[in-house]
Amino acid sequence: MANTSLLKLQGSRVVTAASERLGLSRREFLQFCTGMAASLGLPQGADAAVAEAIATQKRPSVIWLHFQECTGCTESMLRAEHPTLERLILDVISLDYHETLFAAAGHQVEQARKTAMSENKGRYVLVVEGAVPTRDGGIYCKVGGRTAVELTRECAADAAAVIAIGSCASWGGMPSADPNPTGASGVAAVLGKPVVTIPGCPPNPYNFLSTVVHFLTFGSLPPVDELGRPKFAYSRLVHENCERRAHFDAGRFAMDFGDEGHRKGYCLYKLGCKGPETYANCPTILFGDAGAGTWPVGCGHPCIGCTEQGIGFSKPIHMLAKVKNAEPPQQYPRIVEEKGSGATLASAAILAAVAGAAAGGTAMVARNLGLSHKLEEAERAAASSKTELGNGQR
Ligand code: FSX
Ligand code: SF4
Ligand code: F3S
Repeated sequence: MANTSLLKLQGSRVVTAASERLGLSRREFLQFCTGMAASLGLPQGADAAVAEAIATQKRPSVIWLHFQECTGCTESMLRAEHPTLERLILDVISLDYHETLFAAAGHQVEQARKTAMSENKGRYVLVVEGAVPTRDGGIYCKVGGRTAVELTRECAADAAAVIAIGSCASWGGMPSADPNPTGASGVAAVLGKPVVTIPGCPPNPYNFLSTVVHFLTFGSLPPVDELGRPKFAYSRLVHENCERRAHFDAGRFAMDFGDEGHRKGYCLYKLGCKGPETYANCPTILFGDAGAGTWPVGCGHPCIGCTEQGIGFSKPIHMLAKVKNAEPPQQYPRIVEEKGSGATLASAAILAAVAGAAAGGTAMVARNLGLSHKLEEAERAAASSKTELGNGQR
């Protein structure tokens, strides 16, 4: 169905300029905006607002702090092998301070932070990556002689919005695992007030990008749940959209890594998969651009519940998950016993594809931009050189 609001923007000069800036065709740019609006759960017509905001708004200044973590959050946001996503993120924000990406060091970089904060007082976005150690006066993590606690409070004071990225900054994550010797805590606990959290170890870059696009479009962060997680990304259990779900329902489980059930792609519940008690959109938006199956369960590893406090890094990997919204059968058949003959591996894949299209397909638009861009370029090159179509491109 045609979207009239977006259609009005088709010939707009600002859209052409934004597309060129991002290295996308206009169609790809508008497709991206539609996908963003839909994955954020915005009403019809909001895609035009998203497009206009990206095309015309001043990029918000971002101060990005690093504390106790592995830098995996930054890695997953700006991974170098995919210029489209990196370009999109760096285009919608003005990254004015980032401790690990800045070429400058020492006093120079501290000055950059202070300048960005004073010039954008009340308007900048503070992103915190990593847990904040609170024990013994916070001495276990210092930057420029200041503790992480001090820096978090100082930078949050004049921020328009605070985003805790990754599980470490959201609730302590891996550094807070028992016995948590440094008192590693989440940003909200340190500030004593709620912040938007994007948990995951690492978090999914599309969830961060969508959150920032919402801020850019409406001047506010998206609606969140009681843990500060954007509802558009964390309102469904991993288990609800998992491509192995048909096997769970039919009682077909891998019992050991590498056994027959594991090789056949059966459900990983009996290997300790925490998908039934973990809220995240991993199965619908996936990670990276390597194709289908690029998420933990898709690669054959149980979900460890990395987004959930009290599960990731605290509940043993082999321990069975508490199934939150559907109980498994009381008696599990052995893997050699086929049960529920209607649900073959192929039908499970089809069901997962349908679920993916309904629940997360829109977010996939952004994910696939790089591929579609390459394809279009190849098509254009083929057309202009009058060579035959379909000469081996994917
Ligand atoms: Fe690492 Fe980030 Fe995990 Fe933590 O992601 S991927 S340890 S959530 O803070 O760098
Ligand atoms: Fe998928 Fe894990 Fe649920 Fe099995 S238990 S269907 S592998 S999320
Ligand atoms: Fe984490 Fe589970 Fe997703 S381990 S990345 S929440 S599938």
